[in-house]
Amino acid sequence: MRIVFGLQVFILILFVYPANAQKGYIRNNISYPLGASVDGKLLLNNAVYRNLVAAEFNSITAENDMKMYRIHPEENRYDFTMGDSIVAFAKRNNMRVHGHTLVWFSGMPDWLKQFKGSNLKFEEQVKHHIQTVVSHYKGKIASWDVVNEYLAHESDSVRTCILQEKMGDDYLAKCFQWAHEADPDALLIYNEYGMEWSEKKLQGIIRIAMDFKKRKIPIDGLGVQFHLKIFNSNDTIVRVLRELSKTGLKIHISEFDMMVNVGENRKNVYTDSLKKVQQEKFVFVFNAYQKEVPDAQKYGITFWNVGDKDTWLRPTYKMIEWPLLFDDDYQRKAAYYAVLESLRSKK
Ligand code: 9MR
Repeated sequence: MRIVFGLQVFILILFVYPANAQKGYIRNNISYPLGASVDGKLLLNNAVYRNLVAAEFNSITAENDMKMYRIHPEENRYDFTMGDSIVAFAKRNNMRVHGHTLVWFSGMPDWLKQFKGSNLKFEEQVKHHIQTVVSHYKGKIASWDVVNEYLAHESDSVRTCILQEKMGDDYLAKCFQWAHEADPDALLIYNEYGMEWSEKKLQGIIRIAMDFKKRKIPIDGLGVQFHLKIFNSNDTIVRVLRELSKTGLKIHISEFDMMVNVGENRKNVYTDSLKKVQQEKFVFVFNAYQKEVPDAQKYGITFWNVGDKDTWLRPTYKMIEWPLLFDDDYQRKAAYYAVLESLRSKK
């Protein structure tokens, strides 16, 4: 009798414990992938970082290692070393890879910025770049940010940049077509920032999406970067997700983080009250994504790197920031648990 009872308890522990342990991760409480952008070198050299990424996320993006200036540093030389290493890591850990980014005005190598040939030759270079990179990762990378930040700041018109000067305003459509030719199975995404600040920009993105559909330009999704600040309006966050979803395209929150050290709060101190506001807004964004984006259109939520220590905001703005769910020691912050609890309570 006692043995049978012991066996029952054992079996119960065997099944219930792992199931509960699984629920202790955000990724296991959502129906869409949870992603992070990663630094290839950190992934190779830091085991704590590596293990954390493997445990917490099921989608990854290279923060910089697949950008044109890294992957195509000279006209006749591609360097896939770091990109390949990220893809291999993802494969070992059953993760999706989202490619970032084929074309970006700000991510171009010097040789192309200083290109002396004709406009047609410039265009051929861009086409060659896109098709070489997409072909290299065919079947390994599920989706690409084909063009990043096509529209001008807080505007609905095309950004003036070397790509637009040499290839014309419609360079966006050309890039999508070239990427599609190289891998018809890869999902193609147009990634943008700032629609949470600018209604004009939001409308510009929607106009492009609808125009592409009409012209049968192969586009599958929209990337909403969401580099938020704690005082971004919740109503606007909802509106952005709702309006973009109406295009029918997949919606990827693609570069999520949240600045706290801003405006009148800029005191370089991460106070309890700031932590609380930040944590509530993280919860809000997860809930808004769940509610506003139809399931079939949820491409995922991707954080822009993993722990506060490695955020781009610190070197870029030369100040301390704490914009992520993990702290400087790669430990879960209270915000992580707040999101987790909120997701679990809604199940
Ligand atoms: O986080 C990235 C930072 O490490 C790089 O120095 C920078 C320039 O390549 O790009 C940052 O990532 C950007 C992303 O690629 C596109 N959207 C804005 C991001 C923050 O600048």
